[in-house]
Amino acid sequence: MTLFSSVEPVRFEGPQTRNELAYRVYDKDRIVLGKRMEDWLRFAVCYWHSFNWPGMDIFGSGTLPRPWLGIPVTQAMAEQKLEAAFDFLARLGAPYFTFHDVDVMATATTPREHAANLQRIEERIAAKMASSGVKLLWGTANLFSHPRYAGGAATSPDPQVYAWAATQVRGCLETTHRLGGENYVLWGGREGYDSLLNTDLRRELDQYGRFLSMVVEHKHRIGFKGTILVEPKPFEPTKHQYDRDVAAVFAFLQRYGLAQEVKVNIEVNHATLAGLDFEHEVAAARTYGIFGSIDINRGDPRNGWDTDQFPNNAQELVPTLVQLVQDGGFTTGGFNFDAKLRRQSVEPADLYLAHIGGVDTLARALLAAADIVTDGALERLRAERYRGWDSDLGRQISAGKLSLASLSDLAVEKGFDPAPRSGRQELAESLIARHCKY
Ligand code: XLS
Ligand code: NI
Ligand code: NI
Repeated sequence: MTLFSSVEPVRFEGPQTRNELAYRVYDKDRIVLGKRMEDWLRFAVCYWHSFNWPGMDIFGSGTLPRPWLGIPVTQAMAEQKLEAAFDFLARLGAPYFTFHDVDVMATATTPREHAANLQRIEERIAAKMASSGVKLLWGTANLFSHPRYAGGAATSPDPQVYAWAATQVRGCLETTHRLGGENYVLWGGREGYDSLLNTDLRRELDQYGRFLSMVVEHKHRIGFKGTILVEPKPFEPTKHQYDRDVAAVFAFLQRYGLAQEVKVNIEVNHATLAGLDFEHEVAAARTYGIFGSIDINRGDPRNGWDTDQFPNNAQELVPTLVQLVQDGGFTTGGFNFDAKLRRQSVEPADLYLAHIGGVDTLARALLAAADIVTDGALERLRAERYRGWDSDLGRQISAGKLSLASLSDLAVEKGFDPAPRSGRQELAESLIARHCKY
């Protein structure tokens, strides 16, 4: 018996059910365009918000019953948490989970103790994974909560802090590898600055570049076959984060020769905070060849911070799901619910309701996206818009056969007078809306 045992295993019961603790749309074995729903979504429950966050905010302390939390966390508490977490994962029917090193282990004060405590809980996690069949989408090291990281981890002005970060990442990467993790994530919450006045930007970027290179070197050394992912975010907690968005991460990866080795984990709310559309970030990553995985939470349109809310608007997600369906789905990535409950959601059932709502939202968006791709009208509209590039002129320009001078000579000679054409944006938007019927 754990905190989460009061809820029966969550099943698909269809849209008509009166049972709130059931899936209405997510039917894991339903085949959508040749692939099981579960394999399209590859959803994960995150350890930190779900089991490790007591519901505190900057104005108040924890509200949620999480009896295994305390300072310090002992091995017994870590094990009690693990028990509850895997009980929840199994009852929800989650195929994956994600974690930070410090979410799962007993508190450690020295690098040696850190390695030992992580190792100790790793064995327990491995046993739980084996008996439940739940898999690891990704692991990550928390390089932002401890006071030592106040000035950054890989971008710290102190090389001993940098070495501590190396200890944590090495340990967590190796644990992730042994647990069969499919990706390893680095979110640089403190890799940035609060003021440029005390910051050597070039030095910090070089430190960070070297750090990421070491991670990649180690990945190959130990034979980890998963994907290394960087998670962009523009700010919070730091005023400026170096990995501010997909474009900034790509420039960074190119500068340090890592663009073939590292991809991105895109979080919906981080895109919003960067002033970008979520679907833009996904499109940019696909264009640069660095799309990896997704943290599927949302922000609040009136709040300028990372509110980490569960998704509940399928239509908003459809433009992204269309891209995913066009690609045939994730490779090693998945949808990680990096989302947390509200402080008043104190009942164990609330955590189920939050995830069920989120999973059904994704399933709705997936079904709509599959219909849109099958229907083909959106793709035709887009192709039609670029039709001119199939002409002789378009082909010659694309093939690099014309110079600026010869092209301008041609325009003058032929007297080009292109007529304005509709971009059909309203039609495209209606197409999305009309397919959202699940
Ligand atoms: C914080 C990030 C964090 C990462 C994992 O905003 O989203 O939760 O996903 O370190
Ligand atoms: Ni995240
Ligand atoms: Ni976030």
